[in-house]
Amino acid sequence: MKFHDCTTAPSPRRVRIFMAEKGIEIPTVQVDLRTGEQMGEAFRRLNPWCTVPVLELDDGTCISEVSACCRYLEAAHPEPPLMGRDPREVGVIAMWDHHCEVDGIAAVAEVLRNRSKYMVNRAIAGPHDYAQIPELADRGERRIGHFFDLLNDRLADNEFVAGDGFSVADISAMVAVDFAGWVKQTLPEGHVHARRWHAAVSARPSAQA
Ligand SMILES: N[C@@H](CCC(=O)N[C@@H](CS)C(=O)NCC(=O)O)C(=O)O
Repeated sequence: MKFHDCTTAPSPRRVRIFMAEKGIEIPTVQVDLRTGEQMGEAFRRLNPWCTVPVLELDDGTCISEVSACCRYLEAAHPEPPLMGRDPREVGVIAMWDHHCEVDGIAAVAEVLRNRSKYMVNRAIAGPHDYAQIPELADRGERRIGHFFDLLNDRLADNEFVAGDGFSVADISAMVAVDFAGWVKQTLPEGHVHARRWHAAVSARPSAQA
């Protein structure tokens, strides 16, 4: 098996943390996003959507998308469970993970991709070029603020994002908060619950992955 990674990018980091929590080690190949290696023929054969991460299985099957990679790894390595131990937990964790991805990570990407001078015509990751829309960067900034509020409210009564136990939703939320730093958005001082949680999850050894 091979893990197609890019150490500086937030999406593969989510899978690296997931693997570290499970104690899984997979040979890793770096994809150079700065030079556009993800758009080249060789990488497109692995992932026609031209994004990292990708898990390449021994039989040649390629799995892209963070959530799909994590689902595969959870099924192949059930311990410790990061996606729920019973139907209720599975549903609640999936719900929170979805919102951390869409309301958190995608909101940050909306700002970065529609504002950065390095992302002109790359407003959406993937094989097609899309022009930047500056209004989406402004909207994304507001969405990040709402995401921070959501996290703080949720973590006022819960130790972790999906409840009592650390889960994949904490990984997605932590990466979203760290990624927000790229566009100079940080958890406000007054968000004491989210800050308590962020310090705790950042102190786990897996956060270094
Ligand atoms: N929905 C995808 C998003 C992956 C993604 O956006 N990856 C970025 C790195 S964080 C990428 O490969 N970007 C390539 C590009 O911008 O051309 C997933 O969950 O894996």
